[in-house]
Amino acid sequence: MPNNDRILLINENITTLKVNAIVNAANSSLMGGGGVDGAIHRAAGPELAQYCSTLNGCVAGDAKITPGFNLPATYIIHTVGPVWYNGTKNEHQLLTSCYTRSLQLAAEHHCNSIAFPCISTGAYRFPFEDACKIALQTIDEFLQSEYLPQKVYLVTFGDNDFKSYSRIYSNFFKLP
Ligand code: AR6
Repeated sequence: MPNNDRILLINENITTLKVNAIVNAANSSLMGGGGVDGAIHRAAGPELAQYCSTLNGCVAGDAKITPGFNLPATYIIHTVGPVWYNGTKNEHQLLTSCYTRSLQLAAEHHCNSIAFPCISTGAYRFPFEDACKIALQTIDEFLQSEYLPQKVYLVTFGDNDFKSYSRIYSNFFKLP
């Protein structure tokens, strides 16, 4: 059974979403940075960095969970995507693992809904189309055997990314 009713594509600022968990494209320090990471830390408030400082960082491909603090989301799942080195440093496997580990944490914390940004496709330079295909493949496979999360939002930030992702999504699910 295809999961296109459980995987939804939206073009939004992820910090505004009222979901059980949003995913952060963090770096291994977990102490904040630019891009979506900076936006999440600003919106969640300084308590987030305080909490993150107790977590001992996070390696690429893994994920750690924190409260959402001032965000509408209950939890933030911080995952560290791979930096793109032309595919020579296990980048595909590491990005797959980011999605799987984030979904596992969401399920363990009984999250019904989760929202992902396009991990690694900004500062970390992972080619956009390949990253989207990995996201769809990994999430679809996870949902085949898992009841939670029921709804997975794929969040773009900008009209061009939304248009590209919509095409990749339609091809993936063989939609007209
Ligand atoms: N809501 C949704 N998506 C967003 C938002 C937002 N508010 N802001 C940016 N994006 P990036 P990376 C999208 O660079 O490539 C940080 O400094 C953006 O359009 O945030 O994994 C960390 O600390 C892009 O599609 O993350 C790390 O050092 C996507 O988020 C490093 O960048 C990811 O872009 C991680 O790099």
